[in-house]
Amino acid sequence: MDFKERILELREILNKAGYEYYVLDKPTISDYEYDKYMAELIMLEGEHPEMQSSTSPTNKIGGEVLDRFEKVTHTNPMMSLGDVFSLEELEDFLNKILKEAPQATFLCELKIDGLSVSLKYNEGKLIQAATRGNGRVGENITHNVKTIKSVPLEIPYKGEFEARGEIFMPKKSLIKLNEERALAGDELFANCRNAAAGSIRQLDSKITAKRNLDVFLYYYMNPIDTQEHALEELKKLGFKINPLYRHCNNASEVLDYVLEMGKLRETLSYDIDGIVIKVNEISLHDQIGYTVKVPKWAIAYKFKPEEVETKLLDVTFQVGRSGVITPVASFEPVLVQGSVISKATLHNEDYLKEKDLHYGDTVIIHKAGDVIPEVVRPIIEKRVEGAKPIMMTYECPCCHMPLTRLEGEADYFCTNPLCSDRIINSLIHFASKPAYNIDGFGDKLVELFYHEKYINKISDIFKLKDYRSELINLPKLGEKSIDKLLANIEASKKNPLNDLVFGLGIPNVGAKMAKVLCEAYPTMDLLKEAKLEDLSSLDDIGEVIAREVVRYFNNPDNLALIAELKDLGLRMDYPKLVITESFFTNKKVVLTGTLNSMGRAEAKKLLEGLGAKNVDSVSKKTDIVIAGSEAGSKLDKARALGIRVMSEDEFLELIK
Ligand code: 0OW
Repeated sequence: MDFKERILELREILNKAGYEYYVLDKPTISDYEYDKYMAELIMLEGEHPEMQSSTSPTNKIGGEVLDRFEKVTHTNPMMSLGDVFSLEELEDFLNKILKEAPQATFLCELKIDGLSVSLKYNEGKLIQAATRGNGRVGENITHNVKTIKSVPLEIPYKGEFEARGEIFMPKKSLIKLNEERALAGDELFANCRNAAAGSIRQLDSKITAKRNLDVFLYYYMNPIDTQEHALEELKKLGFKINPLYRHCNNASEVLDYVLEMGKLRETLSYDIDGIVIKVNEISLHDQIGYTVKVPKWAIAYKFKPEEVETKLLDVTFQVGRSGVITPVASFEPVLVQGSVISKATLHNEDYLKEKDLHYGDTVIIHKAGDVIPEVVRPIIEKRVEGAKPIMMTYECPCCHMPLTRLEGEADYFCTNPLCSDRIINSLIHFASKPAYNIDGFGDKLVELFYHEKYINKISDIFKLKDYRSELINLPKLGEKSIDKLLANIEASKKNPLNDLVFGLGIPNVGAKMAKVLCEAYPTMDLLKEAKLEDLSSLDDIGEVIAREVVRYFNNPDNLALIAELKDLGLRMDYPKLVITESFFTNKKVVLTGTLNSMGRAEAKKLLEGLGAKNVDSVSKKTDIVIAGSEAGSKLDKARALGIRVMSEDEFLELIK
């Protein structure tokens, strides 16, 4: 057999094996054989580049690296879905449909918690894959989608064809990925959806290829009579469809399905966040119609966050940099909606009392809003005899001084300025990325230098260079890492005043407020003399923050610290923005979605320089919404309020 025949034969074997393994989940050859054939094909194709083909299974290993994502405009908009959160609302939806179209029946599908994708084929070959984007314009992710094992690179369909579905990351793949990222010190993905989105938006498809993404198709874009037949046709064409769909003839069958799937949810190997109910008869879709952004013939019934049982191990009390004491529950690690969690905040004494936790309890955990770990409640029936209730502490767990609770406030505070947890956390905050951003000066190193008595207050950080000869002898450090840290500390002195103000940790003054203060008082000398009434009259700065600022600068220790920092050469001014008169001057602008040409922070800075007022949320007062790709609810709201929406290209045109 010549190499041409062998290449074609191997492609045949591997495409078939891939389909059986990844689409039907019924492998007919072993992984070992699959890998052997793949290796042979890669070698043969490497030797005969003229045999390259976009439908060869060797595309699955990735390799294409883009420098940016190309935009694609969808032939038909990729719509979103309306949501309901209770069975009553769902019943209302169904009854409304049946009132309008009594002959309607329903097709129910699991709502896969991933990201939408459109797959376009021509003459049977995959020619384009795109994200939903803002519904009209998405991103070309063909190079990455080709690496998804269950996506057929070739289908038995002549002419043009489009299918749509949901790309997702299986739960097990998320756990494995987060373990790898934890080892590498990278930030973890909060859930399967974020992990899938982060993995598909890679410019280097080799990275995507390693992320074990998968896909379920649910939308057959070519003419067809029912959604049920659409799924069957997709399956016949070789697409992976979710088998747990069901044709329901009336509302009560739909409700039965919803309840049944709710029970199945945590046993599934992928995350679902609800059920999608569609009118099965496609001919009724136009009759029932659409709103601006969603079809009226479909709805998403959203599940409550998945609840999981686990063993409560302990409740510890953390001391924040402001001295606030936070009870934190730790429990045996559990997998909840795709991520492993082992801790949850218990906020304050009232919350702790209300939960009525006892040592040794079995507790129910969920992720509030699908993201924030929360202890729902203890399971009283499983409480051990004589278990002791978990009470709030009234002395600081660190320095054991009695705690203070302000009248009518929920929080307890350690007010001891010498409390080492408070000092450590305030130093960690100062050096942290959002504040003074001293690269490489993380929590562990701050704690080490504190316990070794090299730093006790912020100004000591800038004197560390005087102890270089000792620091390089500390365990696990050394000349290279210490010199790099000292250089980063020196370099940080050029940071603008707002980073310093936020780093100082003035109560209630966050990064945003620090900037507002510095815009009004662009030097430290001006800021520390600011009067209460002037501060309170600033936009966004209320009475509370104004008081905290005045109180901070009335404290002689703080003034001494600032004087010391000034002598140490830290920058004490804020670069006054030169406002260029422009189309944006005095306009309230909201940025939403992802810009291709620059980051969000850069765009905000640029708009500020053009006299715009950057605002975070869309309201009637908003003048312009600049919508990048994947713009979500803010764009929808802008449209609903009739606010001017600007694309990235229009924005770039105007600022030229
Ligand atoms: N996530 C899903 C899913 C589904 C919608 C699409 C437009 C009209 C009906 O599993 N099984 N079926 C649909 O049908 N949509 C789904 O997800 C949507 C897509 C966009 C927002 C939701 O994620």
